[in-house]
Amino acid sequence: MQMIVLAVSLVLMALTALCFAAAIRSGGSARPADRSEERRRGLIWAMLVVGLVVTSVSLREWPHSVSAAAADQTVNVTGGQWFWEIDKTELPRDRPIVFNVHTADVTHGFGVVNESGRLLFQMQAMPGYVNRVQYVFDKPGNYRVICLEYCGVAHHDMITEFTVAAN
Ligand SMILES: [Cu+2]
Repeated sequence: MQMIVLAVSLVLMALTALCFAAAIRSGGSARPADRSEERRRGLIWAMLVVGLVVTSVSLREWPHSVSAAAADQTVNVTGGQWFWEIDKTELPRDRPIVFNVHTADVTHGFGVVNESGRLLFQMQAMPGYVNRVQYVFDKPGNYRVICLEYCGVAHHDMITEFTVAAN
């Protein structure tokens, strides 16, 4: 998905650069002033229309459609020195799950890793706020919650676990 977004961005940047180059080139030509001015206005309007279309189409898909999906499960997580409290330890597979995360003391980093230690997602856990992240686990297994923000001497011990069911 990131490669597609990158490719689309590069193509659109190239098109924008071509429009600017054409506008600059037409400004320096020996044509009558009124025709050059007309062409420049046309290019500006074309760029505005293309920009509005691209913005409205791209903002509809990334990332707002993810947060708009209805969650099947809500998991409440509290971080503190030096623990994670999680109110559900068995979660379903292939269903959107929302993690509501806050802390009892200082800022922590809520990170979820799979069995091979790969970080799947993370966000800040802050006192006075409930931050939300939605995720769909597509593989069953054991997952660990770790802290990604240094929070004191036992920071490395801030680990808890949950499982994702096979079906
Ligand atoms: Cu920590």
